Amino acid sequence: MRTQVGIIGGGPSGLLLSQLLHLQGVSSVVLERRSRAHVLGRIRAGVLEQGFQNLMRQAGIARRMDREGQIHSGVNIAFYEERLRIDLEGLTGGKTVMVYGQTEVTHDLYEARDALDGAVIDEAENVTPHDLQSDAPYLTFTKDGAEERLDCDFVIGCDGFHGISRRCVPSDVLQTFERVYPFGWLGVLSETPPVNEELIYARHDSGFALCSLRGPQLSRYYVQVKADESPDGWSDERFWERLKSAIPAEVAARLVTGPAVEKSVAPLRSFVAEPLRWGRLFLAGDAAHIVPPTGAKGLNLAASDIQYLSSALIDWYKKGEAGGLDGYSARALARVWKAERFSWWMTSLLHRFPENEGFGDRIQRAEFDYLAGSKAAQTMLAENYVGLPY
Ligand code: RFL
Ligand code: PHB
Repeated sequence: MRTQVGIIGGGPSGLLLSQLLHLQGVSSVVLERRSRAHVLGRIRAGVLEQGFQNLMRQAGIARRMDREGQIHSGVNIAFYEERLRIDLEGLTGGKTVMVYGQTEVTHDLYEARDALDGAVIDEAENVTPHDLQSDAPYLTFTKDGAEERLDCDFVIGCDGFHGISRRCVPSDVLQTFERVYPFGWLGVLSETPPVNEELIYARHDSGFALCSLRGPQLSRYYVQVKADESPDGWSDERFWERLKSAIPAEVAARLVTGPAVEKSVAPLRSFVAEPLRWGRLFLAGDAAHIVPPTGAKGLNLAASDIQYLSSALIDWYKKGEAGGLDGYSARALARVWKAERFSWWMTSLLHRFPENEGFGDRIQRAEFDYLAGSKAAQTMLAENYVGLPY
């Protein structure tokens, strides 16, 4: 088999890249380790920046997103019993975010790839890149028990944090920067009306909580738990009690509870790998960097990587220009680090840090009071939350 661009990973990064390349006449094949049902069953992000939305429109996949996505012009921070609304639209000169689940984004991407006969090979096992430092790299993999080979010009690692592509870069080339937080998020999806029409990020005695949503009858809630905690120890009753203790009493009083239709724990981590290119291998999305979900930046960062990389590949194929590819790593990392900073800051403001009570709690209180009283601080939050420019 031969294609121009071999893409490892059929999450949002890989699918979006293959769609954008296809529309410009560049061929690609996506190799995904899991089944399609598994990929479509994952519940993750919910908040899309305008840059992400525009990329979906550019890729011709925005019809359902524009119909069903909800525009949010503000976001709320609750600190114990106090509540602060950040006027995203007013503070950023008209910018907003959209609430539309990653599950729906992935569904729309698969549908678009299918409609154009896009090559997405699922359940591709043992994907292994070869000759990445040559002009003729290739990938080997196993499909239905048979050994396959895919020859290509470039290999793009879109295979998430646990993928193999980043591990192909020699350790004397790749530098990694990491912070693992001493807690995770327990997320619950419930078929109940959301407690609030806008998101509420909350800090209370029991730690962090987030009230988010997917639709008028579908809510998404998170509470802070220990990093290694199993969701099995959390009955629905225990979850709702914890959530109520982590949000202001007036919000808890109108919370509608119900059975959880999904429950999972995600660890929190900040991670960046540098550089994002090694020979003919390029890294994008979670394969290259992880942010804690507090700033809603992970999927949105994947989109800016893909925007830079798709235009660089198109320039290479259409105009024979290598500048975009040569500059990709530095360009993408400049935006990545700003999102890392913001996500770390939101995480630090809103979680209970068990090892840092006392001084740390007072600093969080001071940070919240400063935010509540300073338009400059609120503008900082707003312009990062809606997304820094590409
Ligand atoms: P993905 O989605 O992890 O997809 C990678 C794909 O690669 C496959 N794969 C392999 N395929 C072939 N061979 C291998 N060896 C492979 N190894 C792995 C995997 O099966 C998978 O299909 O990475 P991608 O495409 O870069 O997308 C990144 C986003 O998924 C991620 O950043 C976001 O979900 C993060 N995130 C959020 N981002 C936001 O922008 N806004 C949010 O509100 C937000 N909330 C969240 C989040 C992530 C969460 N979790 C569970 C980590 C909330 C949560 C709880
Ligand atoms: C979500 O709705 O799943 C969500 C929203 C905002 C975040 C993280 C997750 O910061």
